[in-house]
Amino acid sequence: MHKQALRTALGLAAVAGLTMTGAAAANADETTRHEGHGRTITVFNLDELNDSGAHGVGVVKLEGNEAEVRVYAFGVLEDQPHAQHFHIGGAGQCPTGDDDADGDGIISTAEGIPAYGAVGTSLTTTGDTSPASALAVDRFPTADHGMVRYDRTLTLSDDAADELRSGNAVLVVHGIDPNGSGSYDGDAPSSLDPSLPLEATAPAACGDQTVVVGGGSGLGLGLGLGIGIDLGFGRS
Ligand SMILES: [Cu+2]
Repeated sequence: MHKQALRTALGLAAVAGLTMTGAAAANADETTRHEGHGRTITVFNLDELNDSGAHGVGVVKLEGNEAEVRVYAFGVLEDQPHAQHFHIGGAGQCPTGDDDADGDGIISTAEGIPAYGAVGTSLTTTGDTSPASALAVDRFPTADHGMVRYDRTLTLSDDAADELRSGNAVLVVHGIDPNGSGSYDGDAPSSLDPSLPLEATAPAACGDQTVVVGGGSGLGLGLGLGIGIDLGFGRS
């Protein structure tokens, strides 16, 4: 394997904060070789957007279109529902301040679409998970003590599954409180639904993907081999 590919794989592992044993690396290798696109494990590191102070992690195990999804988000507005989605079809990145097209100081959900794409999956607690449920606020997790804990196995659309396998999906948790009122309010309307306040739908945390196992890019194979060589052969 090319040294640059090894460095890239190991660098990504470091970014994800992962530790893999030799056995886990061997499994990753085996999974990729024997099951092809059958199984993907991917991690999203959630960082704050819009000065929300939120952070967290998402982990997805994907087999076919079935996704076991876990999301842990900390430091979000407490006791309020937080819409959360896999966004797909964008650049596979989280937006930056440069994406604040109207210059109001807040990156709205719409302003982030060139970076992270449109809603591909609504990570609801019950019922429909399609983009039609993107703003189904009564079916998203409420942040007790400012923490979202989410664990659901759901069936993804083909488009969403493909994006997760290729590493281009982005996990976004919405709902901010820049005026510190403790609830979603203010005069500015949501860019998605003018009947909702901007605060309810603007992104609070965003994470792009690190594919740990499998995927369509061959990254899983590189990661497994890279760490396997590092551990197994004492490579410096
Ligand atoms: Cu979203």
